[in-house]
Formats: sequence, structure tokens, C-alpha cells
Amino acid sequence: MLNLVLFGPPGAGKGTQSQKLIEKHGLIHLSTGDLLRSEISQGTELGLEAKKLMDHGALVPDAVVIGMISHKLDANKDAKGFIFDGFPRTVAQAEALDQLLASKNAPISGMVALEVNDDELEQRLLLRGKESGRPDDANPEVIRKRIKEYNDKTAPVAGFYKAQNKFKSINGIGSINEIFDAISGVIASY
Ligand code: B4P
Repeated sequence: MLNLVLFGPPGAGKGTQSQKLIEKHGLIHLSTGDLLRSEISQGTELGLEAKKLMDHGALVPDAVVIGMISHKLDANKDAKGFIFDGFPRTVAQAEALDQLLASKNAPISGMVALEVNDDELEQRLLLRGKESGRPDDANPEVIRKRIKEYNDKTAPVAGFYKAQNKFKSINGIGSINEIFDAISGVIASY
């Protein structure tokens, strides 16, 4: 079973690369950002609470996203594997994910981190904001808050996987296909 964590700051290309990886490997894509946006568009209570935090660039509470992931793992028992995109985003989420996967005897194969500098991230997200109307991509101040949240709370998750010898970092700047080839090279080494 291939269980891949795609890691990187907001706008690093996790969602973009996930789409190509699920086509090639037939994996289930678990994006906590997409799951939260789906709750928002359905107007659920969870979505209404999450929207307040997301619109300001803050992370949603761990218990909420861990519950969503647990539910999706249970709903896809026969999957060939999973791509975790935007999850785990805190060390508490990483610990919870290890526990969930241990009970299924299907540990994380590895984490691939996409390295992109802050200026490039801001440009990509502002462009997506213009094209998609995503509220958290529209305002430079909110984008900077998301990058700060990443540096404060998410970056330490890399250490969690380094300690398990499961961490690989690649350059996230270049064409989408070049980056995909680099990720594919890492997967081939598992
Ligand atoms: P997410 O939906 O995970 O969004 P993201 O980090 O902004 O995007 P991603 O890195 O996937 O960007 P993409 O590939 O699309 O999170 C949104 C919010 O949800 C968070 O701020 C938080 O509030 C909440 N949340 C989600 N998960 C959570 C969790 N686990 N815990 C707590 N809160 C959580 O790429 C961005 C843009 O770059 C695209 O327009 C793309 O076209 C472009 N791009 C991609 N690759 C490129 C390349 N090689 N060159 C040029 N442009 C490129």
C-alpha cells in the first residue's frame, strides 16, 4: 500500500501534484482543504465554523480535521493507498494519523516536501485568488498569515517524519511536469 504525505507551504503545489499522482497510481486523494471547502459550500455547522478561521488564514482545530480523515479512511477500506494533501498540518495531527494507520496495518510510506520561497507562494496564491475567487487567496495579509501559521505550526511536522527516516524534500519551482518527475523518482525508491 502506498501512503504518501505531500507537504509544503500554502501554494507549494500540493493540490496540483496530487491530481497527477492519483491518475498515475490510482490512489485516493485526501485533501483536508477540499473537505473543509465542501463543508462550507454545503453550509454545514462544521463548515460555518471552519470558514471563520480559514478566511483569516488560521488553522482549523486538530480534532475537526482528524475526525474528517478518520471517516474517509473508514469509507475507503479497499483503497490501494492514499495521498494526504494538506494533512497532517500539526505534530498532533501527525501523531493521530500514525495511530489511525497503525490500526489498519498500513503505515505512511513517506513524506515529500515541495520547497518554494515566500515571494513565489504569494504570487501563485494571488493569481489563483483572481481566477477562482477563493477568499483566503484574495488578500496578501491573509496569505502572509497562512505562511506564518505554516512556519509556526506546520513546519515542525517535517521533523516528525525525519525522525522516522521518511522525509524527502524536492524543489517545488519549475514546470508542473518536472516537479511530478521528481516526486515520481522518490516514490520509485519506496
Ligand atoms: P489547502 O486547501 O490545503 O490549500 P493550500 O495550502 O493553499 O494549497 P496547495 O499547496 O494545495 O496549493 P496548490 O497546489 O493548489 O488549505 C486551505 C486552508 O484550509 C488552510 O489555510 C487552513 O485554514 C485549512 N486547513 C486545511 N487543512 C487543514 C489541516 N490539516 N489542519 C488545519 N487546518 C487546515 O497550488 C496553488 C497555486 O499554485 C495554484 O493556482 C496552482 O495552479 C499554482 N501552481 C502549482 N504548481 C505550480 C508550479 N509548478 N508553477 C507555478 N504555479 C504552480
